[in-house]
Amino acid sequence: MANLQLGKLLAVALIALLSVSDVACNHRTFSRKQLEADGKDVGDDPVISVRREKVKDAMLHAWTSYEKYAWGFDQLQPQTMNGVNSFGGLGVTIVDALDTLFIMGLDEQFQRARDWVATSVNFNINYNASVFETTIRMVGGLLSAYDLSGDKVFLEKATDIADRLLPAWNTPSGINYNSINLATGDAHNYPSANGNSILAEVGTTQLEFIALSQRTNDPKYQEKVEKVIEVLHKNFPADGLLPIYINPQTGMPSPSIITFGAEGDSFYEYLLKVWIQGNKTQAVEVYREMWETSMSGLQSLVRESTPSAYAYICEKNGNTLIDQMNELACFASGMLALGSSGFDPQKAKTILLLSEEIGKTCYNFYQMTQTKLAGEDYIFTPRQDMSLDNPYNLMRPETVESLFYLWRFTGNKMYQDWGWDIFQAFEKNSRLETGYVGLTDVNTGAKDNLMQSFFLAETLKYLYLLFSPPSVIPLDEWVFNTEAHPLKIVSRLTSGESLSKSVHVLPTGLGGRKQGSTGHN
Ligand code: DMJ
Repeated sequence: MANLQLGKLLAVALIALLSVSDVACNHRTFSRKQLEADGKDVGDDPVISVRREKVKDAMLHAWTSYEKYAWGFDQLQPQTMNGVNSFGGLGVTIVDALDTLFIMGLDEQFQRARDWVATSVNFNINYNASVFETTIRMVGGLLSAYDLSGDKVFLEKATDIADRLLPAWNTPSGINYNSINLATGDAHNYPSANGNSILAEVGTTQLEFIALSQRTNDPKYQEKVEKVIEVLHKNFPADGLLPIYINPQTGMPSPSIITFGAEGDSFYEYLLKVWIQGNKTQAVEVYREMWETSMSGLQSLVRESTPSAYAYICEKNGNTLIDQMNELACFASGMLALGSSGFDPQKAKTILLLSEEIGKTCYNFYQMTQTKLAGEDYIFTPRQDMSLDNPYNLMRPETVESLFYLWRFTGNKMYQDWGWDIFQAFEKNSRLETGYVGLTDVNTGAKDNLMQSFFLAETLKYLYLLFSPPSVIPLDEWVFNTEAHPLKIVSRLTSGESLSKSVHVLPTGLGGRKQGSTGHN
C-alpha cells in the first residue's frame, strides 16, 4: 500500500516535471532571429523602424546608467549617481527590465541580468514588502523572463518569492493583507487604510499567481488569489464599482471612494485579463461578467468637459461624483480597447469609441503642459475643460500603454504619432547623461532624482511595441500583467482537473502570425 502511494507520488512528480520541461522546450522554439524576422513583416515602415531604434537606444541608456551607478540596488538615482533600495533591496530594476531587454534583443545585457538573478538575488530580507509591488514587478518580471527565455532559474526564483508572499492570504476572509515581512512572514495592512486592504492590491495578483500554478503544477497559488475574487464576487455591487477599502476580516467593502485611478485601477484590469489568460472559457466566465458589470459602472462615471468635450472618468464618493482624474486612470482606455471585442458588434463599437475618447483626453494631459509631459492629476471645471492639479511626472506608462492598445485595435497610425510626441518629450526633459528622471513640475521642467523601474519595464516597452509590428507579442498569445510583463496564455487549469494535463503552452513562441494587421483578438 505504502509502495503504491509512493509510486503514485513519483508518477505525479514525473508528470509535473515533464510538464514544466515541456513549457521550457516550447520556449526554446523561439529565438531572437525569429523576432527579428517577425519585425520585418507586413510593410514595416522605415519611419517607424527609426522610432523603434530610438526607443531601443533610450532603453540602452537607461540600463547602462543603472548598471554603472546602481547595480544590484532597486532603483537608480541619476542626479546623485547612486542606487536606492526602495523595495527592500530586491534588485527590482534588474527584474523589471529583464523582458524588455529580451524583447529588444539586448542580449548581453539580458545575460548579465540573468546571471545576477541566478547568483545574487536575495529574498530573505527582514523587510515589510508590498504584496502588490512585489507580485507585479518581481513575480511578474521573473515569470515573463521564464516564458520568453525558457530558463528555469526564473521560475525557481519566482516560486521562492511567491512562497514568501503566500502567508499574506491567511486572513479570516481570504482577502490578503497588503504588506508582509519577507523573512518572517508577518503580514499586516497599512495604518493609513484603517486596517483595510486596498482593492487594487488584493485584485492585482491573480494573473501572476495563476500563471505560477500553471507553470509549477502546484494549485496553491491559484487557489489563494481566486478565493479573493470569489469573496469580492459575493459582495459585488450592481454597478460593479467597489470602493478602494475592503475589510480583510469580513471580506466586505468599507466606506471609501470609488476610482479607476490610484488604489482601484488594476482590480478592473485583472478581471478582464484573467478572462483572457483563461482562454475566455466557462471556467473564467465570472471574471468577464464582473468586468462587464464594472464597465457599465465606468460608463456611469464618464462625463464630457466643456467647451471641448473631452471624455473623462470621475471618481465617486458616496453618491457624489468628483470631477477629477489621475493620469493612472488612463490605463482604462487600453483596457476598454482590449476588452471591446468580447461584446456584440454594436456594443464593441461603442466601447472602442469610448476607449478612443479617453485616450484623446490622456494625450491632452501631455499636450497641455509646457514640457508636453503629463502631470499626475487633473481636475475638470465647467467651461474651462481640464486643469493640472498635481504637477509631477514619474515617467508613468498608462497613456503610452493605451496608445499601444489603441493602435493594435484600430490600426490608426495617429496613435503611433502621439506616442512619438510623448517619447520625444521624455527625451527632451527627462534624459540626463546618467539616466532618466521624473519631473517635480511639468511646467517648469524641474527634475526629481529617481529612475522608476517601471520606466524600463513598461513605458519604454510599450513605446517599443507601438513601433513594432503586431506580430511581436501578439495579443492572442500573450497577456500583459499590470507592470507590462507579458505572460504566455496557456490552457486554463480547472478545479478537479489534473494540473499536469492543463499545462500546455501554445506552440507559437514569442512572435506569431495568427493576428491580423491590427491585432484584434
Ligand atoms: C506600475 O507599477 C503599474 O503600472 C501599476 O499598475 C500602477 N503604477 C505603476 C506605473 O504607473
